Amino acid sequence: MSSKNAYIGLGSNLSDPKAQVTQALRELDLIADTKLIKASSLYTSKPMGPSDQPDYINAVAKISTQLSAEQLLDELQNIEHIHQRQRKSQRWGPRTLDLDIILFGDEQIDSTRLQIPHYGVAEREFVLIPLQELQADLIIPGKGSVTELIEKLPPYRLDKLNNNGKPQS
Ligand code: A4P
Ligand code: MG
Repeated sequence: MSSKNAYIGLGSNLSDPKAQVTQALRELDLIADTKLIKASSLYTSKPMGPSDQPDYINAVAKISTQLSAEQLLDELQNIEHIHQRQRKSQRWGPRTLDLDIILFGDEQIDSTRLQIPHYGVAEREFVLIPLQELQADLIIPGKGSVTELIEKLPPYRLDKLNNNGKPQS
């Protein structure tokens, strides 16, 4: 079976978000036929969407997997479930853990369950900045290079966490 590299966006703003994301990174490595290759730093970011919710912790992970994109989505939703993610009707509302497939090899997918590249990647600093940290010359199929997309962003509202878990200043 051939392996593909994929990039997974992680986000949390409830129930100790730093621990949720750190634990989820370990769980990615435990998915069958899947290995965690590299994780970005953790970042704090201001909420996109309703502002009356806590700040987020975000990160991006590079994995290698033999699964199909749909099988990988099943595994990610299983991990979200273990983290007691509750799906609420409010769009972009708070959550214990969100795992999004940002890129899956060079595949472009538009099915009922999956849009890859992830629909929001080009506008989200909390995805683009960690992606750039993992691979500076990355191209998002159909959207352009990560570097170009970052240049087009409005001023950032995110901070990299240092090893003490505090934003760097
Ligand atoms: N789906 C389609 N494409 C994908 C993909 N590439 N990866 C479908 C994962 N899932 C994908 O997802 C709804 C459906 O999207 C899934 O059933 C899957 O079939 P969900 O996780 O149930 O819902 P959601 O995450 O609440 O919706 P949405 O619109 O994906 O939310 P977002 O866009 O993920 O935004 N602010 C900051 N600072 N940081 C954040 O991480 N996150 C959100 C959530 C809001 N504000 C944020 C952050
Ligand atoms: Mg999601």
